[in-house]
Amino acid sequence: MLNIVLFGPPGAGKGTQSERLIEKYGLVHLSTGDVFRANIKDETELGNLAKSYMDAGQLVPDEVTINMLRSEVVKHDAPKGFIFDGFPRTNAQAQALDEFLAGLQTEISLMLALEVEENELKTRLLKRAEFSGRPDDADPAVIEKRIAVYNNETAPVKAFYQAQHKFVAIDGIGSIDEITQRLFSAIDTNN
Ligand code: B4P
Repeated sequence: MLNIVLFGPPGAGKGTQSERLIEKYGLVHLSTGDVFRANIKDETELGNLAKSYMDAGQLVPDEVTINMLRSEVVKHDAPKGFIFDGFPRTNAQAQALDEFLAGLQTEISLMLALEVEENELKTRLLKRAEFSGRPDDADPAVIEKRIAVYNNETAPVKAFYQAQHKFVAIDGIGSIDEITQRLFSAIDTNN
């Protein structure tokens, strides 16, 4: 199986690029942000819980997120692989993912980390706010919070995969097509 962690700060292009990767490699796309947003829309118990954290730019608690991710993975019968988009976001999530995948006789193949500087992230998110309807994109203070949470809690996850020699940094500045080509070549050379 080809299991990719697509990593990066908020607004780095994870969701955008995931669509290109699933098409080329026939992978299942699992975005924890998308699953939370679908639950918020359907007003489920999980959605109501997640909303308070997401609207404030904070992470949803690990236990809730890990359980949700596991239940999403097992919905798929004999997949070619997964793109984990927005997961793991903490070392505890990364550890739990490794253990869970080991139980399924598979593992993470590669972490691809999109690198984009802070001002560009803010510009992209505020632009997306014009049409996304996402409360977490519309407020500059929430965007600041999301970036701070990324720097403090999520960026350390890179070291987790570096230690396993699975980490590849990708320049996330440029056109969407250029970045897609960088991701394709990283996958094709490292897999
Ligand atoms: P996510 O849904 O993962 O949202 P995100 O970080 O903003 O990334 P997204 O994939 O949507 O944006 P993209 O970079 O593609 O998370 C939202 C919230 O959910 C989190 O804050 C947290 O509360 C919660 N959550 C999710 N996962 C969690 C977890 N594992 N643990 C705990 N909590 C969790 O795109 C951004 C914009 O940039 C788009 O408008 C796009 O068009 C544009 N763009 C993309 N590429 C571009 C390029 N090359 N040039 C110019 N613009 C570009």
